[in-house]
This record gives sequence, C-alpha cells and structure tokens, in this order.
Amino acid sequence: MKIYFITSNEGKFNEVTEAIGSVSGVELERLELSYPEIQGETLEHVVKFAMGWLKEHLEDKYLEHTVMIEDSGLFVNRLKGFPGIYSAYVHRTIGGYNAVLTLMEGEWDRRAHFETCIGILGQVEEPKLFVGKCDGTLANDARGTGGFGYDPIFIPEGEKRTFAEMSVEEKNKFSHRGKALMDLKKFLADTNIR
Ligand code: ITT
Repeated sequence: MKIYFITSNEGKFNEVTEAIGSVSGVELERLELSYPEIQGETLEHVVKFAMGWLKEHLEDKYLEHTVMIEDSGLFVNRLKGFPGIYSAYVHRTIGGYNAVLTLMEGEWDRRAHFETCIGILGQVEEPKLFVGKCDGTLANDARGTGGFGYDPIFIPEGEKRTFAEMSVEEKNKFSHRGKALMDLKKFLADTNIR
C-alpha cells in the first residue's frame, strides 16, 4: 500500500516514517503540495476542510492511493489554549517556543498538551480521522536539540526530559502523533486497501 503524506514539515515526516514506514506492505512517500488550512475552531475542522478540498483538487494519480495529512498544535492551559490552532502561525511569525516562554514567564501553572489530527483519504471508503493527545508541562528554559517546533520546551507527563531530548522512537512512545499513528496502524492492518 502506498501512502502519500502531504507535509511541509520534515520532523513530522521523520516521526511518521519511524512509526509506520516499517510496517510491512506500506510504502510512505512525502509530498510537498500546499492545501488550504482554514482558521477553524478545532484541528478536526481544519483537517476535514482540507480533505474535502484535496478530494476535489488533488490529481487522481495520488488519490488512487492513500493520501494523508496532519494538523497539530500546542495548547497551554494558562494561555487558555494558545497557541493551539495558531501554533504554526506563532512558530512562523513570532518565534515559536521563545514567544511561549516569554508569555509564560513567572507562571507557576505550566500545564500544556499537544494534540494532533491525522486525516486519510483516497483509497478509503470515507475520509477518516485519527486523533492523539499528550499531556505535559512546559520547561522553564528550552532544552535539547532533537525534534522540531515546540519540542525543546515540552515535557510529557511521567518524564523529566523534553521531547527535544528524546530520540524519534522515544518521542513516538509518548506523543500525540505516536498515539494517533498507533490507531492508524491498527486501521491499516484491518483494512484491505492496497
Ligand atoms: P504541515 O505542512 O504538515 O501543515 P506545519 O509545520 O505547518 O506542517 P501544522 O500546521 O500542524 O504543521 O502546525 C503545527 C505547529 O506546531 C508547527 O509550528 C509545528 O512545528 C508545531 N508542532 C506540531 N507538532 C509538533 C510536535 O510534535 N512537537 C513540536 N512542535 C510541533
């Protein structure tokens, strides 16, 4: 089965490759195409809208296979969920995790979580969503050189290290994306799409 993962984010692609790239019979390929990412209220809204658009606009040579997209974000309790669905925008415009650290200076409640929503379409009967969440806290300072995006400031529950201090494999064991990918893996194992 061939899966085209449309993403501009190399870090995401590496994590997905680690989790499902080695599943027998799955051939994963990255596509760098753009699609509309609306400013919806939830990640699910954003992904559903994008899948509708892709169904209409993507070339058949891709839709003849399985096509995958993913939207994710970091939600900080004390900031009422910000940057959340604006995580990519904050990362691009005001410096991502440094901006979050500045907003959180002196705050004792450092609870936060990551969420992800993966959508697949193409050779599935109906477009399908897989979601994942990872609770944790924000570090006081950035730590680690691995991962991407907000990883240097996020410590998952039950750990002392940030995601950026873990290998891709370790991060996948805890992470929002790793959890959603487990469900996707089960789905792929139970389906007869090729
Ligand atoms: P796409 O092309 O796949 O959309 P993107 O980087 O724009 O790639 P999103 O729209 O999902 O990704 O935006 C999510 C933002 O949150 C983005 O800035 C990411 O760097 C960051 N992010 C997402 N997942 C993350 C993770 O597991 N660890 C750290 N930061 C993450």
